[in-house]
Amino acid sequence: MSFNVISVVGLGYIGLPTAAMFAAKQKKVTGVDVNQHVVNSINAGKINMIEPGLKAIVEKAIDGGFLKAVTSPEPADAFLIAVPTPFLTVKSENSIPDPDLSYIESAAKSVAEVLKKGDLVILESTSPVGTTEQMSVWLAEARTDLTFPHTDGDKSDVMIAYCPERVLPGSVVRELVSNDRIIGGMTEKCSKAAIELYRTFVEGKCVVTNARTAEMTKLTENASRDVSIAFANELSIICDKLEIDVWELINLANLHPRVNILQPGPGVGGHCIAVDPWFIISKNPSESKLIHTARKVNDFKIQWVINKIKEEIANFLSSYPAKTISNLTVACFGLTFKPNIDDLRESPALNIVKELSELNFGRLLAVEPNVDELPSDLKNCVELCSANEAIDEANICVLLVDHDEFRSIVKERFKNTIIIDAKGIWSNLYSKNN
Ligand code: SAJ
Repeated sequence: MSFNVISVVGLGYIGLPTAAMFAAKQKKVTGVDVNQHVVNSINAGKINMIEPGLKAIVEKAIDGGFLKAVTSPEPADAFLIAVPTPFLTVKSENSIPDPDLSYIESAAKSVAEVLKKGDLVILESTSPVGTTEQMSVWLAEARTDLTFPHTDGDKSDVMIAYCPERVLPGSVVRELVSNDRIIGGMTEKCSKAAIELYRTFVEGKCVVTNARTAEMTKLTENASRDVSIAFANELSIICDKLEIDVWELINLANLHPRVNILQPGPGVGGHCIAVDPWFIISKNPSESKLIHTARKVNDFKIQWVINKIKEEIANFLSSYPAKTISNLTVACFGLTFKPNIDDLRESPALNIVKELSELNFGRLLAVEPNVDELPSDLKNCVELCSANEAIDEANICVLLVDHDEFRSIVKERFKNTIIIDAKGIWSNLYSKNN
């Protein structure tokens, strides 16, 4: 088997770096994205995300003629599908969101048009158990002239595997190469082909299983992290009530050789950990009690932080009668879903700032060193400014994301300012009047 021409469908946070890695190994790579703007900017060597090392690799791949972006698939030897799998809007507050597989379905149908005998199709998108088999069915329905593994096993014309991405935003280039990969071929032959493909640039182990176990492995990894973070978030709420510094507590407990508690924060964001556990829960609602509770704890933490901020504001106003909401300046530090990235998707910090913007403060400032402009719905009510300006102007400073830039701010800068610190880097308590 040799894969000289590779097509990557979906040029987002996973697809683009993956396409670039194959191209860096001098494979001919066609990246496919339905968004013409994304396609144009990649072809111009530009990337629309902050990911260390990626820009240079993409530029080189485009200049060398190894990578090109297009809006619909062209024939290739291997196709990797890395499109989003969000969930469908919930009908009521207590209903469980179902996964939205429409992006995978339309990607599979577009790939089907150019498939030929001997091709390999890999699904990388995080997916509920059974999606890879479903994709095989969609491909077979579109191409009755070819055979597929769900009916013809190892004798099929087209090979299919599920190989989840597992890279950490902010470390994608490094982790794509060094992480171990789960290879969930629908048959043994499919797994062998997938290993050969990934060996182009993967230096980690390629561990073989079946497609369903590979799907569940990916969901398990993220659900496990969600449950661990929920434990830390629950502790932070308990400790606040007991007037115990939760960060000190966790540091102490983690000195035990078999305890490793994660860090509390303003909630869990991003497009993975806050989403993927629902793919387990929606298919197994009665059996997923712990996973479901963890999701609820982490979602509740956002509201808890908002309530805490409101409480501190009320306390501040009662101690300074000359002050009112309308002449109060509040500054929020961090908008992204986690530190040192520019990604605002499912960001707890962003949701908190949105809710605060409805309180009609005199001024609401936001400090976010990783974005150049605010989302459109915040532009009229929030001012983006530097950390120094925010500290000089604000009566109340709310730390929401522990960006490196914020860690270096010394506490002495906050003279007469209320600090509300949801990440424990400025103050040991959630709220402290310096
Ligand atoms: N968070 C905490 N406390 C912690 C760690 C994280 O509150 O101790 C919060 C972060 O601030 C953020 C959210 O959790 O809001 C998720 O951040 P993360 O760094 O845990 O994970 P992601 O979403 O950036 O990436 C995860 C990774 N999965 C695991 O670590 C199991 C990554 O390896 C996956 O590839 C990625 O999901 C994905 O694409 O599925």
